[in-house]
Amino acid sequence: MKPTAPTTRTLWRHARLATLAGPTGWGLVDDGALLVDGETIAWVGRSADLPAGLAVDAEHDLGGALVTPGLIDCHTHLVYGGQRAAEFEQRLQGASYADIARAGGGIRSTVAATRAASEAELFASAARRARVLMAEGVTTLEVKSGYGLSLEHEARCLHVARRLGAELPLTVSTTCLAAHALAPEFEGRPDDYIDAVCSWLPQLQAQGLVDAVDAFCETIGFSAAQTERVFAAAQRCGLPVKLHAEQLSDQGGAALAARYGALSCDHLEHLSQAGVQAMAASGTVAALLPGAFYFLRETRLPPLQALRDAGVPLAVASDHNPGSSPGLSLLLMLSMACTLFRLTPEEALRGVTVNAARALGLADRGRLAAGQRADVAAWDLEHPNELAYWFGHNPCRRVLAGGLERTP
Ligand code: DI6
Ligand code: FE
Repeated sequence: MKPTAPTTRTLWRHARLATLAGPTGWGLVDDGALLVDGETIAWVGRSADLPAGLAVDAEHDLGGALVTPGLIDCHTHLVYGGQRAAEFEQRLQGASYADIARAGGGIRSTVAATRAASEAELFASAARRARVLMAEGVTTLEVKSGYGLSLEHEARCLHVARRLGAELPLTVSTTCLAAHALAPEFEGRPDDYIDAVCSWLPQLQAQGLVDAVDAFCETIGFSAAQTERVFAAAQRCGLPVKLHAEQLSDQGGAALAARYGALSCDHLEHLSQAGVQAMAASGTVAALLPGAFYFLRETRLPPLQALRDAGVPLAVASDHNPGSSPGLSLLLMLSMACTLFRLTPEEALRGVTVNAARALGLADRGRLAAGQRADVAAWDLEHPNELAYWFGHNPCRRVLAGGLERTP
């Protein structure tokens, strides 16, 4: 089991802080300092303003490094067996993602490989992937189920996700995505499958395995009416919801999710103006997934300006999964969010810190401010706009997760 932070006070000085503490702007503090007390940030500011006579147990010089909140990947499907490189080749020959799914490949093939894997294999492969994300400063990770599609196998995948959070120096938030695809046992009976999913939720929750509930609302997934039944079951359990919405077509999923107070709606390339307004009214975060957009060679962009104009918070995530986004670099997603979706570098960084935290319902992280969890990344960079600028290289130098320094 991982250690927890001792109740010591540690001072980190000579940092260029990008606090993201205000509603806009980088919140830059030159020659800044951070006081960490146990797992929590106790003080942030200019070194020159440090309270006099401060008693600390240890002091570290960051040598002028850029310091940001630890990164948060708020949408991943990290736990699965096998891989789908052959399907990638099929798509390069002209088959579409939806064609392959309809022909019984796609998510279904990963379900077969996931069910065939042992728990030890699932844990080892997911931990390997988590460590790649962590090397770039990720300190909080959401992990969805959705490749088990039976009570037993969904529970196993969620349990593996919980173990990642217990055994690695990061926080894992778990999401039950049993309504990801139709389980093979329910062929031709999607409504019966949704009934089953609704009956599993309280059982999975009772085992402490679920922080949120998600569904794939799509022509090749589940209808809005089926999605709503899953949301109603989540609501009866008191669990927050989120949704894979409007990725390949407009199903009205975002507006439905907003009615259930969804934490986030994710993908959104086909989001309508009505969907934008509904998300704005419910305070739902738009989680943008440029890795899937890139890998599926999509051309229709999410309605970025409409989302901005409506004041919808923007998050950015890897959507790591073996079918539509096999990437394991959140920094590359920042680059893609700017280059492909035209986010500003500041929006992109907010998308993997403060707004990603909000997409997970976590108010205690994503900014450098007193009282926040001491999840912090130090970078070999001068300015935070470089995080979205460089790609294919990792400038992460040091990471604190809950106040404890770990190897990035
Ligand atoms: N949308 C996605 O991008 C992933 N799931 C989903 O509903 C893809 C999952 C896969 O292809 O395995
Ligand atoms: Fe996804």
